[in-house]
Amino acid sequence: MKQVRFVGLVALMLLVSMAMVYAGGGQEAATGDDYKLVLRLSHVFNPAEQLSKSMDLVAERIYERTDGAIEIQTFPQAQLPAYKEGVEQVVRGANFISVEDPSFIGDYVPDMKALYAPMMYESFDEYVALTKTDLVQDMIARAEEQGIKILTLDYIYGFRNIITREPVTTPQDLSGKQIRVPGTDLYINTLNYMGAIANPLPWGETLSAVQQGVVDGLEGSEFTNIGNRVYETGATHVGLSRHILGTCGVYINIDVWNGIPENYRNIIEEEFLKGAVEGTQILSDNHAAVVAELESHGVTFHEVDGEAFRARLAPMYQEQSGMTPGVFQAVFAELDAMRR
Ligand code: X3X
Repeated sequence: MKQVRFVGLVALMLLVSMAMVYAGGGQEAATGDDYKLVLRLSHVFNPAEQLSKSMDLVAERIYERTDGAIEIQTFPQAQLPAYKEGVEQVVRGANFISVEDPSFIGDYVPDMKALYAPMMYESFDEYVALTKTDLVQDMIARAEEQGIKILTLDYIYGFRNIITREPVTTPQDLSGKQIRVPGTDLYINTLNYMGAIANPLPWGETLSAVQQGVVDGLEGSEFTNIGNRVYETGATHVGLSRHILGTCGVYINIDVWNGIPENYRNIIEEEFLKGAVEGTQILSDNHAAVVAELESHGVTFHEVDGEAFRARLAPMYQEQSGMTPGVFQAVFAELDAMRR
């Protein structure tokens, strides 16, 4: 009888330990040498875009350097929850990495919208230098209080310009035109102030909306244009507004992050930072060639009346609800200091 009771106790203990190991949805093994974590990384970019390629390369390098302990599965083109919903997955504590622009973190740290405001940057380098300042590092710390670990903010996909069927060079040219934007207030307000009628759509619906005339155009970088063959929609005029610098951060839940052994955390952070530096350099090196390739597809580029657009955008630099008074002035002061 005792023998039966002992076997039953061992079986029960085995079941309990298995339940604990798989508490993370079957994606975590116990800590120690047999530690294994599967993270799903979601973004909206086309596999042909550099940001997509960078994510795949970083995931591969992390897998190799951790001997398979950290497996990051990448899902491009919003195959998994993306945009606001992707960040919500992070906040809810999923084994999930969201790669979105900082305006999507603005819901949790309103000051982040000041990082992504229109007509702020003259170069990629300025933005990257700004993310290293105490001002932005404090925003990053506040994101952690909201449950979001920001691994980096330094992924860049280019200055966003106006892409339309007809040339746009002034705010008047945008009057009455429906322009597709991503679905955050920051984009919507920016294009409305620039003179357009902002029409928020997920990227996956954008090209068909342009082709069918549901919208008159969109705004995006040359890398977005070439990576998605936007020019095939008939929107072959690019107004060089450079109104927003398209950047992305890499976000993971703070508790999921802290649950990863430190040696693996160091590798993950190193590789995402390295991937951002490499990816941005590739964009800088390739921009001229991408412009030439777009021109070979019939795209024409137009200088715009930057001052007229800048004047329209003045209300964008008023703190919105939840933002720290003076945060825009603090950002401008950092940028002015860089330009001296
Ligand atoms: O949140 C990341 C970006 O801001 C999304 O921008 P969107 O929706 O204009 O997509 C950019 C394209 O390059 C996607 O292929």
